[in-house]
Amino acid sequence: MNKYLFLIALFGMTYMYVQAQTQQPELNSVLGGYLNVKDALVKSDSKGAAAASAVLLQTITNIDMKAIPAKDHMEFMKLQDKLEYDARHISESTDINHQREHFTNLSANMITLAKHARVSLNAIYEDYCPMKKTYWLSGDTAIQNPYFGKTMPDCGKIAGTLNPQ
Ligand SMILES: [Cu+2]
Repeated sequence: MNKYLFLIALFGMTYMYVQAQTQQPELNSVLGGYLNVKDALVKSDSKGAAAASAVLLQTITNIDMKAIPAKDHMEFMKLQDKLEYDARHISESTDINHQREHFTNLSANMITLAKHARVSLNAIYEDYCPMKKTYWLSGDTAIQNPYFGKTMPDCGKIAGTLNPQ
């Protein structure tokens, strides 16, 4: 191979590699949608949670399956119906207690997804609520409890850090 062609090919491959390492995975949109629902529940904003969950439902339904790597594809397929179920219920309700019940399930399935598939380039945190004995995901280390919201915003602790695989 001509020396220059070789260098161009090498440059191209390096570029593609760097891009793959710096672009959020397709499933990051699902995580982002989930975190918006979480943030609304932290504020005890039931209308906001319903609206954010409607967006999450659309995101899950319309995700580009071809853009998800094969291994992650399988994990997502296993959870897709369950994620849609809870997202739909949260979106169709403005009863914050009912929304939080579904958010428990939604979080459990999101945590399973985050443990088995690449959902972010960044570390995400699995937080635990000892009052409710249940978990949620957060994009940062600050504890903001979505199950009690304004009543006990900082109740809970970080139970684990999920690093991107
Ligand atoms: Cu329901």
